[in-house]
Amino acid sequence: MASKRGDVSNELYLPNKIIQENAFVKTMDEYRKLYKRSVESPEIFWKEIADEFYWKTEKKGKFFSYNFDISKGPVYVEWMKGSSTNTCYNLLDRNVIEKGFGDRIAYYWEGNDPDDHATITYKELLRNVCKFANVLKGKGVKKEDCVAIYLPMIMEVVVAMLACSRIGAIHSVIFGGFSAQSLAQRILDAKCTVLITADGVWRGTKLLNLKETVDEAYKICKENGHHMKASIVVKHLGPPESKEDHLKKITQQAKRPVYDLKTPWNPDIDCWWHEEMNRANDICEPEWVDAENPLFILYTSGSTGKPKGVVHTTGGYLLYAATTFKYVFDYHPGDIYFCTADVGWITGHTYVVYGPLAQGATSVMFEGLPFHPHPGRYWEIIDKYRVTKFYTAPTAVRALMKYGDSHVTKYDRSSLKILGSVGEPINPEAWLWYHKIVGNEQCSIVDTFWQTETGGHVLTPLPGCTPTKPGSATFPFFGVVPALLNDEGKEIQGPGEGYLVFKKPWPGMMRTIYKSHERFETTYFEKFIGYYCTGDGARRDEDGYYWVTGRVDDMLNVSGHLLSTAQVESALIEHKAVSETAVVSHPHSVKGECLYAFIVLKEGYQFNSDVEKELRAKVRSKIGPFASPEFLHHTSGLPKTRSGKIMRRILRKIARNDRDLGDLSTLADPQVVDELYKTRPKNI
Ligand code: 6R9
Repeated sequence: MASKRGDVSNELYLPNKIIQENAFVKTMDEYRKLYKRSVESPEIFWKEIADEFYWKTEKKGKFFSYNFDISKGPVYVEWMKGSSTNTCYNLLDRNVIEKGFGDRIAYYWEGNDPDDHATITYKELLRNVCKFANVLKGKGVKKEDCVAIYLPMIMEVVVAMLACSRIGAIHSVIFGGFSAQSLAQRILDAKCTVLITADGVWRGTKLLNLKETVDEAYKICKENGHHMKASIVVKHLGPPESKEDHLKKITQQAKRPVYDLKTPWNPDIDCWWHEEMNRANDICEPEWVDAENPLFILYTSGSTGKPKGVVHTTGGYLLYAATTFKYVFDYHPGDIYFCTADVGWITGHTYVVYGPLAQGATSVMFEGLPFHPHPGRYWEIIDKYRVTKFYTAPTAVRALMKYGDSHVTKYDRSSLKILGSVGEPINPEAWLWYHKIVGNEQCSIVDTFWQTETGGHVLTPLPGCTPTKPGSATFPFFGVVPALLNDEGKEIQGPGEGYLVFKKPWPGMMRTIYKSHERFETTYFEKFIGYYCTGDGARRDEDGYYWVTGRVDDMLNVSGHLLSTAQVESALIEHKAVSETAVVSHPHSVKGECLYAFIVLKEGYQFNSDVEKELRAKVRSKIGPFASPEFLHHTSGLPKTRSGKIMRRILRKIARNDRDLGDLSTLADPQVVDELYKTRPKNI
């Protein structure tokens, strides 16, 4: 394989020998063999994995069927239709009863406040889930009803999700930071009548009154003719009032200070979680459901502004979550796994809840923020629990880099073996810092590309065998067949850049958009007939490595050169003064489009004409003179979603001084937008 000297992003990083020796897949030959089998004989490959799980009834015959070609009829994907199982049973009962893992810790829970922590074992989790499943039944929830969950990162969120699965209900988790408007929009779309929330939560030093937001959302629902039947409220901020202190049982050692939060209360529909749990029976038979029954809906933003309710089903999602978790994090008993994602995001669903529990893993669940009470919090947690596998987002890596290495190196990270990245392309500079400073050059980095829609990793290295290149998500996971298409929809062979699509279904992919199958077909299957279209662009290099370059709408054509914004960003961020950057296109009368770059500097640096010159020179030397940004916009921050994604749609408008911003409900900090309009560069 080629390794060009001097070009950091094409250098190969071989897996650490110790990780390799113990890994499930130790060589690229083994990977290729398994991959070939998964693609050529998917029934055999996935049936073997299905056999590790419990099926109440198994239908003989067709293991999966699909149609990706919209011209031939409706698009559909089915795995093991006709067989029945229960996800919660497979995650809990199977581990407790069949495998004897009852006393194993399922989660170490670490609160926002470092003094607030707790543990829960598989047995305790099962008991709580059964009780809460009975609470839900008592509220009238039935199979296939959709239940809204609006909770922070506390163990009750896992209990609530699995209780839904136990009784065959569909959960819709809505990120705890979403506004009342966004919450209402999602409740209305799925017609949820029962919601689970908490009184409030601390995010760093900020107190969020969740119940107040819920009540505001209910008002909006009511105006739209929708009436809620019940809200079940976790008393998270103060200790439960009852003597039979249920919460304490599942949050042993929890030291939560009492806050005098005025929790608005409507006695007609509101009830306390702990009071309901105290009365609930702890026996609840699982509801056996078809493998193709929906397990959950998760909303993801759509280009039109209206969020899409992505639907995942029972059987295929279970297999895919379990298998990707096992191979990509090379999970072995004894590992302590820490994924920093919020459960309100797909990463939280697949890699905080479903994947780890399916493998009987022990995870750290973290309520707080990486900077609270100090910027070494993640590394402190890794040290405290002897974390072996860690999974976070590039935005966090870049933000933490800014504070300097000492916040990392003062903690012991010698337990770490695998460092994962997800959410956006990771620029080589951040990748290298993650590898060198956080991982002490001892860890495998897994840059995992996937989407809410894909259910689990689709392009990713395997930590024991894949030689990695900083910034590349490398190769497809088992069962996944990627292709790159040009504008005419023709497959590009060999090295090249184009639209990233998939040619075949894998078990964990989405099945539809909730109550909008047509939108599902037009969004993902209409642009290129016969393919699932990711909406991302990618490059395949001469060694066959995939480099996801960002959303296709982030591609731009400057004087006939096809460029990805990520490419330019990656050059800019190499400048020592830059902490974060985002590049968008701006219309140009001669070049068609030109580049407009937003620049956030590290603390202690000044933005001046020298820095401007150096930044342009960086891009010129890394990519070529044509890629040099026309405009450099210095700002103190970028508009981001609550899951940390830069909202490029907004940046494009700011670049054009267009004030019509559309839906801003997913924006984390609206103030940034005002600042950006005020600080536009003078030379436009
Ligand atoms: C899991 C998740 C999906 C979009 C996706 C792509 C970007 C995610 C990435 C990545 C490059 C990676 N993305 N992981 N881009 N490299 N490793 O993030 O789901 O919130 O639906 O976002 O995120 O643009 O299309 P979701």
